Amino acid sequence: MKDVGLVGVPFSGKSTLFTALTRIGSAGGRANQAVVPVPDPRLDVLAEMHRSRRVVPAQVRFVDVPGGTSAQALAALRETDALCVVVRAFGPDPDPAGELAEVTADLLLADLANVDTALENARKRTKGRSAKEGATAEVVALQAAHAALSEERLLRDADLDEEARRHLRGLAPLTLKPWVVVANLEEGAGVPRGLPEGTVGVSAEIEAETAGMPEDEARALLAEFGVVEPGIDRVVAACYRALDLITFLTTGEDETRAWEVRHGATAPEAAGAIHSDLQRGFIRAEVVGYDDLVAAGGWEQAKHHGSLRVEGKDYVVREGDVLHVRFAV
Ligand SMILES: Nc1nc2c(ncn2[C@@H]2O[C@H](COP(=O)(O)OP(=O)(O)OP(=O)(O)O)[C@@H](O)[C@H]2O)c(=O)[nH]1
Ligand SMILES: [Mg+2]
Repeated sequence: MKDVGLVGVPFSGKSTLFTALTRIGSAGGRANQAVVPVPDPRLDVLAEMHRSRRVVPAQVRFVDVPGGTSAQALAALRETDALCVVVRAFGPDPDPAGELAEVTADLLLADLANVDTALENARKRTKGRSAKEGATAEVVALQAAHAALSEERLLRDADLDEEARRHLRGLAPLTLKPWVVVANLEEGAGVPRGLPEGTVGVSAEIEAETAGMPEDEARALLAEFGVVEPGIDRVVAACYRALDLITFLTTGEDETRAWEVRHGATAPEAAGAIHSDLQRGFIRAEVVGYDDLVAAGGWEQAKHHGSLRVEGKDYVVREGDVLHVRFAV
């Protein structure tokens, strides 16, 4: 499961958004963690089709990090896989774009300080190298990162090759992580201008008030305040998308379930996400795309119609693949 860290200037509404998220999630072991299901309408369709006894969505863990962009907060954020930048668009004199710029500047500075320390250490370690040998790949990567950050470019957007990125990942730079910007809105208001494309609007306070209410009551109350589509689901979906994962599905009478794997994962790796035995003993996978499965009307029908494929060890799993793994241990 991946972690998403909430970041923003004080009073932007991070803790309020966090409370709203707990409406659909559960405590994640610590008070500032919430494990939240990722909305996926495909699951109910498959579950109905195969009369599954239960539905298990993918999950994301949200971490409420207090303390704005203090050193302690940034250290906690480094541990996460993606950031959710919360900016205030409610209350007196809101300046959400200004807040985003402020947070961005702090994250750039933090990365620059980290990169420079690492660069110094790397240079000390390789002091004896001759000029002919040239700089190590690590130093080259750190120098490129330094150059980008000095020009206020996020490492995510910087022109770095795969090797450089690999060297940098050990430092867990904040600006290398994917971000989702969330504008915390006055009830019923839209996302203000000046924020990046893809910014998600939420009225965190009213949604937090519905935390703990039954779903239909929560929706009715939100509708009263002009909130038609709860923002929380959109926040979770946007964060999950930003994590750049692939979701594959399994379905049967027992359960219909969503699983996450990284882009480029092979069928045995996907099988390993389910259970290590399935990866070790992987023989083959029966695969059908979600749309084809729905068009066929079910697993058995897909088999008869020939839309079910048999794939081997080298198959690269695609978004929405429905998998059945054959294995022997
Ligand atoms: N009107 C309105 N008030 C809100 C909204 N969201 C948060 N607030 C209020 O703003 C104040 C700050 O919200 P918090 O969620 O505590 O902010 P925070 O980002 O966690 O702050 P720190 O933890 O101090 O960094 C609280 O009094 C909230 O009730 C909103 O959507 N609308
Ligand atoms: Mg807080």
